Amino acid sequence: MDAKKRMDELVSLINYHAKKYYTDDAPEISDYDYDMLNRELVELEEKYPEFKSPQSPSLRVGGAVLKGFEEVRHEVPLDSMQDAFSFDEIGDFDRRVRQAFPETEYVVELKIDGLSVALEYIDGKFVRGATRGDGTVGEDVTENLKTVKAIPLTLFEPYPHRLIVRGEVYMPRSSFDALNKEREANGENLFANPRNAAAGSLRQLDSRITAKRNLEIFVFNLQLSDGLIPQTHTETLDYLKKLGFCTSPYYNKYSSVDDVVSEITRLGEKRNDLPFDIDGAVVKVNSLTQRKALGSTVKFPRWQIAFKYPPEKKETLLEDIQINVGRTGVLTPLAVLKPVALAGSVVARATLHNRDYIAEKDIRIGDTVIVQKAGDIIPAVAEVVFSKRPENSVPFSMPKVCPVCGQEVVADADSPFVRCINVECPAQLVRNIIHFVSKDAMDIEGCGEQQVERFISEGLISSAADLYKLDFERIKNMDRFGEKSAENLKNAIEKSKTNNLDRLVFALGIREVGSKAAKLLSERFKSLDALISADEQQLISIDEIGTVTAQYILDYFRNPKNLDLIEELRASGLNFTYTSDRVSDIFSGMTFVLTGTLPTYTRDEASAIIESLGGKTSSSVSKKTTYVLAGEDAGSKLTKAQNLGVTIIDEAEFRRMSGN
Ligand code: 0OX
Repeated sequence: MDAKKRMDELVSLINYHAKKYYTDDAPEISDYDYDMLNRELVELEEKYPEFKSPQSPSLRVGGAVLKGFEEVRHEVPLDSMQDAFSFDEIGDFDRRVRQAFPETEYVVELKIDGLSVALEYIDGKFVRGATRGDGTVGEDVTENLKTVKAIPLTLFEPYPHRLIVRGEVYMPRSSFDALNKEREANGENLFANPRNAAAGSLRQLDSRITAKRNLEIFVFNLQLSDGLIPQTHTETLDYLKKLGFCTSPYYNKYSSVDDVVSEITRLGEKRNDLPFDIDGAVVKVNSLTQRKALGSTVKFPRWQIAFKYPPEKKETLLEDIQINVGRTGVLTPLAVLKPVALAGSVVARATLHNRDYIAEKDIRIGDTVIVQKAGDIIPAVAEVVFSKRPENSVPFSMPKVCPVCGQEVVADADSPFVRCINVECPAQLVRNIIHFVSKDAMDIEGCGEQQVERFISEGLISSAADLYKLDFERIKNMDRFGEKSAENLKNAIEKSKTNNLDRLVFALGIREVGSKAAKLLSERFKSLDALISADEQQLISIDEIGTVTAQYILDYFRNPKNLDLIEELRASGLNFTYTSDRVSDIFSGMTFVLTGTLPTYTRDEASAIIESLGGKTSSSVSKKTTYVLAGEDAGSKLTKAQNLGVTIIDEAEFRRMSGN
């Protein structure tokens, strides 16, 4: 292929995967493969500068700033790192450093696969935290970072007047596994890897969600300090520890490049035993004076380099392609493999993404394939070993009918997915009922995945409405059930009948209607009957409901099967009306931003009062903000409010206004 054509192709591939990674938090290829695409592009651009596009992704380093958070300009930029994919490149790096400093010493540490943040402290108090963004401008995620328990809110003495440190926020593998399990049970999209889960959690506009996500941090750099300045990186890490930060658990000093390489190899072998993901090892010059003298190129500091470990790959046989049907009816192909040991676990299943992926790679049953687990992604079939393809193999095509219910499937117009739209399909039924009873929906305690599957397989239920007609005499006598648990379940089901309408609307499992949308719809329409008869205009008049969601809602209530279900629920006596927790409307149309620590109210308490009086809360100050409710140690939001001329109130004033 000619260079220009390949370069254009690389640009669009990189842009596509960058969006999947940074914006959608749903990567389709491993970080390693992504790096390889970038590297290939950079090499071609160096060779053929005349073909370099002014919009080339190589001109941009890092993630984009999303809407919804305030921008933060980093006082000291958060540098990016030079990558090495071979030990030869580590050797080249060492030679360059030794030209200036023949006697240099290196520190080798883990490269944690999370996202970099800057944390700012004034007089020992945490005042602001921001994501790296593009290294110069990031997002203000202070409120979310405050929920990360490993981030000290106050430092240990003696601390400088002003301090900015840099660290990596990450999600331990165990928390990631638990989170995805919970998301699967709720029928929500799964995070592809801990890094994306951490990024998704830190970008929540509601910090209460972040707080539930179990994020951790390792701090590894002093960005700015007007106090003590250590002489070396290891002294910096010791100093950071004394101030109260968690620092990287493995780091050592080495004076020869051979020892550096052995340490990188050793860490690579440890990789699967660590409780968190790493995507490499970082080699840093230890002396800060030498670092300063070495300086930076236009792209990155000359004193450090990151060695990226290649993903582990293994050859195995693709025995079958199984089709799973999700709650939304999407058919997903799954590779059934001859089990192989890979990256610390035995892999017998791997994702095949969708029909386009299979077609592009021409993956066929009976092929010998390369499976890859980058440590950062769910195992995937990376490629086919064509030389080992059996003669009689045939291209794979997605089934025309749902493998579970046999009804014809339909292809999505705007995505490479095929969907079963039969509402009575048993595959969707199990997941729909699990969703119906889940905590944020009808919250029926004692009725989880296991119970739902059992009730269905034993013929006790065939819809969510059947839960309200359960034969408890039979349940009492079922294996692993007893009088007590049957009684508890009966009470929990009874209690769920009185749930507020928003829970029921969410429980119905309408596509794109999460609990927040369910609440807005319930608040607006007040009864399920009014919602059922709402037209598109009425639906999209709600700020957060767009035309796509509105269409899903209309489709849902147009389906006679869904209307039958609703009638059955009505007959069982479920509550179909919305009772507002609103006490009055005195804050109606007002938006409050909370900042700092209030003398008596917690943030949650103040927000609840605002909402109960018809107001809204937001995490960022803008011209639309009505009041900034400021407490002690209010940070940048206060300054912004002053600059924009937004009225600032304290708790006493807030109490007067709210009548508390
Ligand atoms: C990590 C990590 C990231 C400091 C200046 C340039 C690179 N992900 O674990 N970054 C750095 O260092 C920065 N060190 C690390 N260990």
